[in-house]
Amino acid sequence: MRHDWTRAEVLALADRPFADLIFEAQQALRAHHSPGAVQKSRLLNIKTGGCAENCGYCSQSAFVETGLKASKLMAVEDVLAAAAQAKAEGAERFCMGAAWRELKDRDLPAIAAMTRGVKELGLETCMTLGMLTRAQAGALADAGLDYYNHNLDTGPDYYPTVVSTRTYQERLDTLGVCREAGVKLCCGGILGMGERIEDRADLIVELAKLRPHPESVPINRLVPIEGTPLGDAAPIDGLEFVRWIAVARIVFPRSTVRLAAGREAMSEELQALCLLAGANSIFIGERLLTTPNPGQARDEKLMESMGLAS
Ligand code: SAM
Ligand code: DTB
Ligand code: SF4
Repeated sequence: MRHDWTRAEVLALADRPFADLIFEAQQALRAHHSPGAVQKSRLLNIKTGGCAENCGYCSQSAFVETGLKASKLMAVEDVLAAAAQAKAEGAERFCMGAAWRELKDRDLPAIAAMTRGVKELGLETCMTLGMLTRAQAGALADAGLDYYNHNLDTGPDYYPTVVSTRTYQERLDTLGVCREAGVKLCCGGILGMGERIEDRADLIVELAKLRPHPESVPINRLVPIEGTPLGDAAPIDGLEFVRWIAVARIVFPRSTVRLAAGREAMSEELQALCLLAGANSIFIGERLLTTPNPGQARDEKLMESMGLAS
């Protein structure tokens, strides 16, 4: 496992002839994972909208009007009912997201109860709640939290263009307290936000510096949301996106690389290429947090066409 990738090395990798890149990514996948298995996670937005951060891609920021109705934190029993349903539909991990800048201690008992309850259902648990203190990360670990999702999103140079209410270092600090508490990391980024290829390479370099590498690396293709600063961003070219999935697979050979947001706008063929390029996880279900996702029938067809276990 390498932690010292340079921008130039990552750019050279991304620029290799397409077939060479995919071949190397397949080798990395097959060296560490079963090539016929796709890990399935299910998302639930447990607290919608009104977020104090200004992430330029997000429908849930209080800085923008996107027509989304804000709501309070869901009741524990409702979250557990959704988790049970997700399990029945084949989810292995249940990921709960809250539109918060940071977790408040007053919400910790409910969050801990959700974590414990989901774990008792026999699912892996994941939370994404914004920034955490060391003590909060410890409390979540005690409740049985397996993963914390906290993305670096892009390279450090482009980051302040996308969000100005927090710094890259604050993101790294939360990742650090999660690691110290023994919670595994789900950490990746978004492509198609108007970033340069150098910024994509820098994201990979920063993720690779984490020791060990994040256990899960979600690669999101921007879902443009009307009313947000990035609502009109030009979509990233499909094959260019596939290249970056392959780069993530090669740089993070042991990690689960998730083809995360953006599948709804992709053809079945483009999704198949992403899986060929080494992605070995998806979000299942008809919704991500606030936007649509392909859902069971389309995913079963895709898995069947590819001869993957579903
Ligand atoms: N508030 C928490 C945070 O920002 O860490 C958790 C929720 S936040 C919505 C989780 C991640 O979803 C973001 O870091 C971003 O990578 C991804 N995301 C949000 N909106 C997106 C969009 N429109 N398209 C693609 N990915 C998006
Ligand atoms: C991640 O990297 N992608 C997920 C999850 N982590 C929390 C979120 C995708 C959100 C897509 C836009 C939406 O549905 O609001
Ligand atoms: Fe808030 Fe997370 Fe959306 Fe940023 S991405 S505005 S932190 S919910």
